[in-house]
Amino acid sequence: GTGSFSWGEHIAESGDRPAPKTCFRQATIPPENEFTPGMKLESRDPRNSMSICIATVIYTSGSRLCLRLDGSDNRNDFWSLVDSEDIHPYGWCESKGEQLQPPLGFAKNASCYPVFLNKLLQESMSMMAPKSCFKPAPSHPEKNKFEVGMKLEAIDRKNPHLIGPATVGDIDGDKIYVQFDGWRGAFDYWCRYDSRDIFYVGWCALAGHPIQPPGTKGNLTHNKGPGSTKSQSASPNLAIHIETQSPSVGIPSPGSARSTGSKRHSPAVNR
Ligand code: MLY
Repeated sequence: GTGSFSWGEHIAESGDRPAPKTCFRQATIPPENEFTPGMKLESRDPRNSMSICIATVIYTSGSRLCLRLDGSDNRNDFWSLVDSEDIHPYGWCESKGEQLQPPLGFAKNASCYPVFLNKLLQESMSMMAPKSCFKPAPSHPEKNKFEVGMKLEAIDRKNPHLIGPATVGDIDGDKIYVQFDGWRGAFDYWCRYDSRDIFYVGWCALAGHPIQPPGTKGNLTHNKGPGSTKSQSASPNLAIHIETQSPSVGIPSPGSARSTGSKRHSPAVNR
């Protein structure tokens, strides 16, 4: 989207209030992103969480990184925060007495991996991201403090390069139901209250990450529960104004040629 999106107006219109920062497992100030494309690191394989693999930074946006596991193709790129517990500087795996693993979908036979890894390491020591790029992970809130009707910013899991405005639609123990505003349920999901995929209102603006405007389908908010009556609505002077940004930091817009290969990056892009 290229329009401008103002959280202030959006919240005043819907009568909901932003979830307090203390609800989230996110740093109060988004961590600085000191990675640059081409840098390499160790990452957990999101499709095979027991494995730590070598990964390359493909894009950076705000406090986020788009990563590709070395030896894998461009169809399984994934996003991480610079303060994620799933990424580490080169050498971490060995320091834990573990071995680097081939990514799920390693292009060649697994028996080729030791040779592949040796060559990779010989060629790319100068590309290893310095330790200082990796930021300490934020602490967990002690419990689920979300309430139905609270506003947040959430990663669209079907289009994980996108973050959009959303509302807590339901609560179930340690889980919250994330409902994207204006999309009639097409992108909604359950997640734990301490998921790294959800952010406080204003996070994108602080982090320098684009935020999508709400969809235009149906009501901007839906499933208004008991915790979201007009009487507790946010102040209309809420001083947050967010311009949706153009993809200036190498983040592709939906539909742009984000992979040069023949297959699309994401198997299920929902339009
Ligand atoms: N391809 C989709 C992307 C929609 C994204 C919605 N998210 C942010 C909830 C479209 O433009 O229709």
